[in-house]
Amino acid sequence: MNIQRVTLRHLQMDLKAPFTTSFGTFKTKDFILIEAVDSEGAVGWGESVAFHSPWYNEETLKTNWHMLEDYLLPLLFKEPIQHPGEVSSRFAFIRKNYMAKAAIEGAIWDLYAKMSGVTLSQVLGGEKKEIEVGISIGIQPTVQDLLKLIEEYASEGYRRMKVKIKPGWDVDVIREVRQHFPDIALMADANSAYRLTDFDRLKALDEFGLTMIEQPLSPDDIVDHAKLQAELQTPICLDESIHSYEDARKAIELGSCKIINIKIGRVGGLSESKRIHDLCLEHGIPVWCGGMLESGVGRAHNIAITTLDNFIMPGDTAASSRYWDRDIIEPGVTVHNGLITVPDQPGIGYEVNRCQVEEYTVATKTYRP
Ligand code: OSB
Ligand code: MG
Repeated sequence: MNIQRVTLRHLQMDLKAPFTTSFGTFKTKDFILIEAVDSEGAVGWGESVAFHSPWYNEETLKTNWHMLEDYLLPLLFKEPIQHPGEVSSRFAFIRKNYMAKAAIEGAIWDLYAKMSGVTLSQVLGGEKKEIEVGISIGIQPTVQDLLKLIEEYASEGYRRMKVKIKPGWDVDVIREVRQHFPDIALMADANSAYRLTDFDRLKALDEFGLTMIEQPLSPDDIVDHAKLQAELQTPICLDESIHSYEDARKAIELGSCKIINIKIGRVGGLSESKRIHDLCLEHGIPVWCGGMLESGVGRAHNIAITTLDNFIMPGDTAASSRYWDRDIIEPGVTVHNGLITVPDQPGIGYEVNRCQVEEYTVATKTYRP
């Protein structure tokens, strides 16, 4: 592949409803959409999952734009690429900035799959024709609001409910949810809102039969997670703590978790995601695909990686209509009975609607070798 030009666009999309986590509330989604064009005219799409502000991790839309403009795109333009697997090795000497790296790597994977005439799923080695998904529900104004949403999403067929928690919105809330829905697959995501000193509160969740508790402690702390996991019945799933294959290896070795949430952006791309997937398979650690309130492009990448064997738990890739009035892909991602049918067209398998992209674009710049 000879990359002829890459266009970065800053898109701004209003969420249908605010999404609240332990670290803040999202009303709009600002992100970078990447279009990579080959000398033969083929087009690949990628999406950066870095948010506008450094809440979830240290990356932001601006740091990603800077990394892409000043380091990653120049490296990409330096020489042709035979296979997208080369992209992450070419970027390896640059520390971290995984979301920026993943965004452009994703566009190259899409481009490569399209030029090979196969789906992104196939080129990654995925075999599933449909994937199971759950839904992530933000912190609500009242428990009644939460129960209503769970009722609604359960009736739509979502395979498991993930409830965001934080100190003060945890044990009592989960107890009520359990009382109303004794049989649903239920989990909680703390987004690092607790410390080991909150042990009693976390231990109290054991009685509700959660499929897992996601990232209770600090992003950087796989040691305390290991101490906590040793005392909890509920499996710990790590999200924010896993940035790489090496992090996953160490967390597994220490016993810091029993499940891993793979987010393509958080770990630097599809190649690294696949490596982590394979490592977890070897060690009997189930994985699932997390979400970052993506537009359709990021969603399509998530669907493709989820077709790999060891994605055995439902992910957070909900339908486009759960987030957006109008997504930027055609057709939008739909969920029936908790399942997404994996698209069979080459690459990401969805058409990007350029009119819709235009409507959401607040800044754009094109780069050439
Ligand atoms: O921790 O998985 C998370 C949203 C924003 C930031 C972090 C997370 C989330 C979600 C929503 O849980 C996942 C989604 O629906 O895309
Ligand atoms: Mg999470």
